[in-house]
Amino acid sequence: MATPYSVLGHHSFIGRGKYDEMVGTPVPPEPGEPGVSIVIPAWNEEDRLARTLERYLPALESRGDPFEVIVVVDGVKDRTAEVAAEYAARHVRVLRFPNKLGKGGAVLAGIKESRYEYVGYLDADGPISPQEMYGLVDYLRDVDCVVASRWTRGASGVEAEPLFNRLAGRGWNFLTRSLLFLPLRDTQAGAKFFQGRVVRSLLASVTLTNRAFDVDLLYHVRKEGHRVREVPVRWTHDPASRMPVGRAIPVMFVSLLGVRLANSPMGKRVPRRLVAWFMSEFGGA
Ligand SMILES: Nc1nc2c(ncn2[C@@H]2O[C@H](COP(=O)(O)OP(=O)(O)O)[C@@H](O)[C@H]2O)c(=O)[nH]1
Ligand SMILES: [Mg+2]
Repeated sequence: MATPYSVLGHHSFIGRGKYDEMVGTPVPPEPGEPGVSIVIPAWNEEDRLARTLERYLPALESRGDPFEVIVVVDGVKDRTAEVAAEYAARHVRVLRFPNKLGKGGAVLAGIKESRYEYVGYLDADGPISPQEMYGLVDYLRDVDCVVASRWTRGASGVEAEPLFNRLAGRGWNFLTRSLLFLPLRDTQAGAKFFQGRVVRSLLASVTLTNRAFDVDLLYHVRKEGHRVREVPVRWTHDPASRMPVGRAIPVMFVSLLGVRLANSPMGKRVPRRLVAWFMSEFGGA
């Protein structure tokens, strides 16, 4: 069996997982201090991560606002953690988990450790520029959650996504709208920013840990009445993407049904162990 995975549980794996914070990483700031925490989930990213840090760090440093980059590495197979730790003197913290957490699990673990007023997550291939990122962060003066969108008017793509991905993405969007009533055009772009206190307060409600976790998180952001803003971005699709879109479809679908069920009145009546079993069999990380 893969990661402990309980879709109906009020506790997720968060807080249970053990990790080491790599030696030499900077002292974390005080909770709520003005600044930005950027969480990067990184699974076998020894090549792409260094490129992204090289591009982002100079931009973050020259902006002059306080920041921390939290790289969350799990199921270690390569040198991702060591690569990230080379940047420890430049406000990069590295959390390394021995077990596989899934993208969502890694992001949630990073958010839990984040300290600054604003917190977000970003894919390791750095699909938007640092300037675009600060463009998103600036919206946090008015709202609680900012969602990067490849499908909102004004968005553009540097490298077009394959047609199949785009079709699957539209199908997914239809389902997130009709099952979870999320009024968003793009829930899956790997760049989102939040008021730190808001997102940290929602961590315990989010139970999905795979690549569909975004909808679980966004569902709770909306359910608690927080303000969400979708913002078009200039997005670079990495042709080397390892997201197996076709193979992921059943898993994503099961995950979405899991979120729907967990948050419906019926969810209380279905034996939790049954759903937990179902998700671990069919909803893998
Ligand atoms: N820590 C961690 N990160 C993951 C996992 N799965 C995906 N990611 C990260 O999530 C981001 C998006 O990855 P993904 O959509 O799978 O593939 P991509 O299109 O190749 O970037 C990248 O930063 C990945 O490294 C995981 O199980 N653990
Ligand atoms: Mg990607």
